[in-house]
Order: sequence, then C-alpha cells, then structure tokens
Amino acid sequence: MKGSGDLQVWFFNNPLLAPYRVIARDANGQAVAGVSVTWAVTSGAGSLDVPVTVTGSDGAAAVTHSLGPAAASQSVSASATGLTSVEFVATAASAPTAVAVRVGSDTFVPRDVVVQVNGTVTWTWNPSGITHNIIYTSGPTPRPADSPTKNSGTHANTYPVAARYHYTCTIHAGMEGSVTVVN
Ligand SMILES: [Cu+2]
Repeated sequence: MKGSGDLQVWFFNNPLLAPYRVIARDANGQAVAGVSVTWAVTSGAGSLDVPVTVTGSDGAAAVTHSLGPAAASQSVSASATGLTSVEFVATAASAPTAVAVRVGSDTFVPRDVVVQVNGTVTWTWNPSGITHNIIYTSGPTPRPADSPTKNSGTHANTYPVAARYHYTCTIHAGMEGSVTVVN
C-alpha cells in the first residue's frame, strides 16, 4: 500500500525532496519485512536512485524520484509479487530565473525562495530608514557576495551552483532567509 510522498510539486531535472514510501502488509494488516519492491518510471523520463528496495521490519521501502525534463505529470510505479501495485505522481514545473525579496522591518519576504541555476535573486529595501544587511551563513564556498549594511536600494546575487544557502541580517536577531538553487 502507498505510504507517503505522493503528489509532490517540484522542478524539472531535480530530485523530489521527499522519498516515495510503500508499506507491505499481510491480510491481517501486519507489516511484512523482506518483500522486494520493484520501482519503475512510468512517465516523464525521470530516474530513480535504486530500482529495487526491500521492506524493513516496519514493512516500508522507499525510493527517491528525480524528475525528468518537460513532462508536467511524472509517475513511478511500485510493484511486488502478490501485492497490488501502486503509482505515485509528481507535478513538475520550471524554477523561476528571477526572484524578488522584500527587506522589511525585521523579516525577509518571502523568507525562503527557490531559483534556477544562473538565476538571480534581488532584494529591495523598504524605505524605512532602518538599516539591514544580507550576510551568508551557510552554503558551499565561494559564497555569493554579502550586501553592505544600508537602509535603501537593492542587492542582487546570481547563483551558478545548485545548492542551498542561508543568510541573515546581522543587525536583527532572527532576521534570516534561504535561497535554494535548483537545476
Ligand atoms: Cu535587519
């Protein structure tokens, strides 16, 4: 039976954030370990991290689906001898190439953004007279350029690498955000 991971929405040519999970149960509803589950891409030209997984003591087996290009609806089936096969469907979309973030009084809005590789995120300061900055705190190096501390105008970064970056305003505790760069 289907566990979790169905109906995710994510971007072309990227792995889904959550695995697909199935649970093998016997006629009494008890989890069954040691069942070989065969996974197959049934539409969308994506790929799987492994073709066959074996259920564990909790009866669960899982696989990660990397979405392929182009097809909006992409599906994967899971089958096992003696059990009804199930199908998982994901919806694929294009990641944005330009994203705008507002620098508010003590928040970045939106806080967490996704941008395509080589895309640009542009922060625009609210004209409030309060100074803020954008200082990267995690992510692969070399990191994008930090912004100066200022109270107006914009700051922009372009991201050549698929990765996740966190940043903070060092002036206001808890004022932070993230940029997830996808293929
Ligand atoms: Cu700030």
